[in-house]
Amino acid sequence: GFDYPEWLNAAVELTDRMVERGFGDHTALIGNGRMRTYKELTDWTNRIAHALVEDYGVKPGNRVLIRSANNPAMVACWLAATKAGAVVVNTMPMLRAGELGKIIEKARISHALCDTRLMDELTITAKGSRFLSCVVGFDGTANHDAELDRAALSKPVRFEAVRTGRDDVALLGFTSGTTGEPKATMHFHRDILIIADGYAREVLDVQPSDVFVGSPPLAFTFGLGGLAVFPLRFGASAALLEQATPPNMIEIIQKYRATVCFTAPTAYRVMLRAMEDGADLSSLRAAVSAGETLPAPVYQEWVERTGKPMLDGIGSTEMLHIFLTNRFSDSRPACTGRPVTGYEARVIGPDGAELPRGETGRLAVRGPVGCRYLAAPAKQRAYVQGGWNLTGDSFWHDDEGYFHFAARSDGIILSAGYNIAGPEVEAALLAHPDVVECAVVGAPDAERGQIVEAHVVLAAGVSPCDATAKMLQDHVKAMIAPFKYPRRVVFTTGLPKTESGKIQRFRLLEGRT
Ligand code: 3SK
Repeated sequence: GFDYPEWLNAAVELTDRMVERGFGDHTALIGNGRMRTYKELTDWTNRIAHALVEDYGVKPGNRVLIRSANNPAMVACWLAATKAGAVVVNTMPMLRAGELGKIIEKARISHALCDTRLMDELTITAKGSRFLSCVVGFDGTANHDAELDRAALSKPVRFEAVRTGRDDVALLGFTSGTTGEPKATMHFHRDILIIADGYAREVLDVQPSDVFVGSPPLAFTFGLGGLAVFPLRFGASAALLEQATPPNMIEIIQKYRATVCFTAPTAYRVMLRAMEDGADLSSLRAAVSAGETLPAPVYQEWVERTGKPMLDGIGSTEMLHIFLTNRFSDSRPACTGRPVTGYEARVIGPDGAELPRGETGRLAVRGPVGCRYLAAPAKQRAYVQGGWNLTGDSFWHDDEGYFHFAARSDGIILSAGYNIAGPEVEAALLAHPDVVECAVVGAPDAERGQIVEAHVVLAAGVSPCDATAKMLQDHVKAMIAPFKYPRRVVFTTGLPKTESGKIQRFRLLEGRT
């Protein structure tokens, strides 16, 4: 079990406690051209926490939104707000005003800390918000030249963190769900430590000498765990990239001799090609793949080139981080492995009963971290039944106890590590006057796992040509986060439907695997 004191602040454990434990001079974060030690990070977060409480009126339990790309300032703001007892919502830079507005409303955000380079969309939303009363800019570059930086500069480096309980909510993880309506899952201070003391300790065996790098946004719990919580919990270092493209990751891996990489199969595939051209990834001892299924050829090629397994795993925002995983000494292609110690998993049928081995059904998981939806009792009852978390994934369980992914059960499109809700893309397309009807599906794609494919019925007189497709793609990019846009647009004169008029999206994919 995980035995934490009753009063626990996760941010203190990741900073001040690490200095007490002798890691003060060790590098904690690298990013935007600077390295910061654990002592520097601790002082920085304590100063920001003072400013949040004294200058901006953050009170324990206030919901604080952070808007930033992956950089050390974002981590510092997250830790500082957590020390101040706030409940933090980390968000991605790509979100548009409409998406931010839904989050602000749902989570009743009172304060927002925003990289000044990303202020525009937030300002639009903040104007109409009944909850958000304070928006403060911080400098995501290393210049410390924004309002929050200036406020923090005059503050002391010691901060008496708010006495939070281990079961107090510290973090809200947002997931768009099938409908595109955001759902928030609440996570406690202890949950943040459990993912490190469980998965990261058991599977990765993190050492202070480790250097982490990767692509998932800190706004996804996959990224927050892999690029902040795991390194900081063990005195290791994290190199953060605002633009985590494969070439940028390769550059950082080579420069800092990074040892642990968190990214999706799409990026690993590009890295494998770069290795053919001389990229040196020999420093990596752990390559964690999640966010989309790992194709067996990518796994196999990685093993052949590096002599080490790729650690495919699956987690969810609801469960905070990875709960099924391969291990260094126990990994197989086309297999998601076995539960992280402390977790149990089983494959169930529609009646909730466990299915015989080999049969595909819904994956149910239980363990030390579980799903608690914010203000959504019906969703909570549907997701957690009898202590089991019913994930949106179909799996089968083999005779030796390994779990194998079959499909998403909930219509989410998994593309290059992103979860994209088809209905959200449909809603954006339908907002265009030239679109009469549309259906969005995840089409199989060798590069990205799946791509967003839109089948569109156009209004009379509109030409079904490349220019129209491009115009609709641009329209979607302007309405919702650009990564959700349909990479393929198929024009049609009618969509397949049931007798009662429901669109049969699966028929659009028939014959393709
Ligand atoms: O598998 C995923 O997509 C995931 C989601 C949230 C947190 C961690 C992971 C691996």
